Amino acid sequence: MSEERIESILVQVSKLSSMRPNCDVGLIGLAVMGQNLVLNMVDHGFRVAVFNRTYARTKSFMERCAVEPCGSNVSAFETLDSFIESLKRPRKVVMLVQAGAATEAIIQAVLPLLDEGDVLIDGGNALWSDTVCREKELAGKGIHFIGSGVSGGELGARFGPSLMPGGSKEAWALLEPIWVAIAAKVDSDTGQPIEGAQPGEPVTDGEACTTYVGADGAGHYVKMVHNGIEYVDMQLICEAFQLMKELLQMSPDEMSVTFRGWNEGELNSFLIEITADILQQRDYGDEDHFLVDRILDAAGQKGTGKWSSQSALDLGSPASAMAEAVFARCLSAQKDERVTASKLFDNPKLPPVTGEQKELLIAAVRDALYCSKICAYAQGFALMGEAAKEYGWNLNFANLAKIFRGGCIIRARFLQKITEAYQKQDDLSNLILDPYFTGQLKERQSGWRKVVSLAAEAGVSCPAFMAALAYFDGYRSATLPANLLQAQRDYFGAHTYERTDAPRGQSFHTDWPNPMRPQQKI
Ligand code: 2AM
Repeated sequence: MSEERIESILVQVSKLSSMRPNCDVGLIGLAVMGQNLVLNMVDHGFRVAVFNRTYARTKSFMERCAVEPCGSNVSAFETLDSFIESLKRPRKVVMLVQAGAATEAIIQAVLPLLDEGDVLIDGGNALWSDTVCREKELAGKGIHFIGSGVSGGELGARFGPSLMPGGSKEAWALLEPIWVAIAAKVDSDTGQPIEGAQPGEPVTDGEACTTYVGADGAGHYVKMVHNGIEYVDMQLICEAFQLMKELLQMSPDEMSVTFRGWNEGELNSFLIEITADILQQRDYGDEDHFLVDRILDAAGQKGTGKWSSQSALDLGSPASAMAEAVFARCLSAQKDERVTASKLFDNPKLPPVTGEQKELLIAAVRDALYCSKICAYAQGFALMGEAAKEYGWNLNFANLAKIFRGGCIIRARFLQKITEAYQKQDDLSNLILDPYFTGQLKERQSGWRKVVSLAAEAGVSCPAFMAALAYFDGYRSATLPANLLQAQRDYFGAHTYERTDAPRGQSFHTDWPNPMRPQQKI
């Protein structure tokens, strides 16, 4: 063979080898969450291909990669074809784009380029029922589809999120090494998050905050309920803040010290910690004022809290505190109307609180917060239980509580207690029935009741505290007035009723306008 010919073959081989797929995973969607997840994967030794609809964003990400350690393990592509071609088989493609139309557009564009056995992962906040449909449709084409909750915000995505994947077990086996590597890690005994030796250093030991959640839409469903719980957690903290402000006239930095103290105990959590930070923040350039006092009290809501509450209504699972948290945001958004109404009604006048009473009241607010939180989680986990029954998912609640212990927004010491409750009894029907939580509610309920009644007397709105207490009192009542309700329904609509002295399932009807007529057994 001539030297020229050999040279030409070598050039061809080198071209071919440079085209050989060498990326472990691909990611589409380079907004902040996507960028951070890529860098997290790279930190853990994966070679990542990236693609974004608008190439300018890809280019600016590559500039960021140039200054990040391991950034050279990222390969950027301008076309979807070359991006897909760069992936080792079976290909794993993670999408981090907006839920809805954007996700659908990407799926339709990627689908013709994938081969049987490849895995497409939706890491956005898709509506779980869309995920169920997509998983079914793609499975029919031989493509694995995983809907995975990704929680923890931007920092979580960068240094360790909580990941809630749902889909086929076969697909999970392919994704698991990546998801386990990049997830947040917690100490397996204490449940406390493990930080890197240096800020941002990848953590490799400890228990990963990810687990196979269940089939098709189970991962996105659990992420949705996680967000619903997050709504209540935040609202409860806001109500504690409002009560301390209105009833005790506490300043933001005094409250910051109080929250910081609570963070040392059973209420220890990411949300309490950031609340303490927020409350001590002065307005930039105006050190005499707190920033929180200058933030408009009108909140938005993006969908997952609403979806959780809708699902609770669909399944007949009383997640009342969650729904109140969503409504509280809606009411806050009606700022102008509230201002108008505030001029029509005076606040009830209460006698001023003495120094000794103040300490007791702060402790009562803490107890109200803890008891309400127990009820909110009881409602959230019961909702997931109903969904599991209805949609045929085999959810493991101890494992779910475990993966909420680190990485995500609701991470809290409290989740270790929930983990232990479900480890002791995996078919526990309600957290309130677990001996630890029963004990806590018994011990703290008087403070909770005092706070709720004082709020009612003083006219301070605290819907989630009140909804949680109403739920607790309803749940622990052997008798409720639904006997009268059933009679009313039977009176005007012949809906029938069951009797306390007859076997369950037997129906009776009374001809109410003619009470002398015997009741009929239906
Ligand atoms: P962009 O940079 O081209 O806007 C979050 O908004 C991410 O979703 C971004 O990476 C954004 O890409 C992407 N995105 C939004 N709508 C999209 C669509 N219809 N198709 C593809 N990507 C989309």
